[in-house]
Amino acid sequence: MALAIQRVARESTINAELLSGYTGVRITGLSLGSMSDREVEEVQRLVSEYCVAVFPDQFLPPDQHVEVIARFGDVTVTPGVDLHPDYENLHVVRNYIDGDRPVSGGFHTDTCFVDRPPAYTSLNAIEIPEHGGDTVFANQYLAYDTLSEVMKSWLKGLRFKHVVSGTDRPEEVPNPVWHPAVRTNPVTGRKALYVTFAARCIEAEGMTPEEGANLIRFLYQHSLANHAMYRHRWRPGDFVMWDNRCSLHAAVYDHGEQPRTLYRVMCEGERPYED
Ligand SMILES: O=C(O)CCC(=O)C(=O)O
Repeated sequence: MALAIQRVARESTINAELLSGYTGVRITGLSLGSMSDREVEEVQRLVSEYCVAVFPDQFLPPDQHVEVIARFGDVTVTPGVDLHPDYENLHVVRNYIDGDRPVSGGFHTDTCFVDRPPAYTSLNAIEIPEHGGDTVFANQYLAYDTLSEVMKSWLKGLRFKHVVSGTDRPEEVPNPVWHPAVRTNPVTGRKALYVTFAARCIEAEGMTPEEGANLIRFLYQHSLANHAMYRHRWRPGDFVMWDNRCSLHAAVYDHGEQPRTLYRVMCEGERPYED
């Protein structure tokens, strides 16, 4: 039986159903291209509370995709990464270059190596494989909540150094930046672990390189607990939006030679903080 989120259903025509025990929500009864301000607020709250939302049957053209995300904040892009030739705010996500090389490095939070990383990222399914090519999300509120009180107190006030990796032109990216190990989500007020893979999160402030690397490795592993995940199987017309402040995500490169194209649009968030 689907777990309907009743209070949302009461307030508007939006229907929301949980997609796993803790992570992911499917939102129906809504046309993304014509949301009221109140619906924008509800969507924002749902995405930030459940980390990721799936909107089936949207089939948004690219310019409308950008307009939808602009309702949630200033549209931003990943510096040093090529954009769609016809839409300046739209990245084209293709998981293979020249047919065989995977692009992304595993679970990550988007563009953490800038001062104000994106709050929300969205993907619009353009061309999806018949089998495989899912996207997996990991809930970082749960990652934080399931740490011991001792570890939480160690992390309080600690900052990690984030650097660029995986862009076409790293020299265009001002970095490094220091972000808190734990960040507060301004929409929910909840704390989430804020780590990413080792090539981007490289140092803990005030710790020796060995201490920092071991701590970051432990936290990253901890952040990927199965019970905190939602795995999305793409269908035509799917629009998926997540909150980078409380989730990690990764594409699963198991679709072989089948083409897979998604359009990605993001909006800027605040400078990460912990309170
Ligand atoms: O292709 C995907 O499913 C995920 C894309 C991704 O990792 C990103 O947009 O940062």
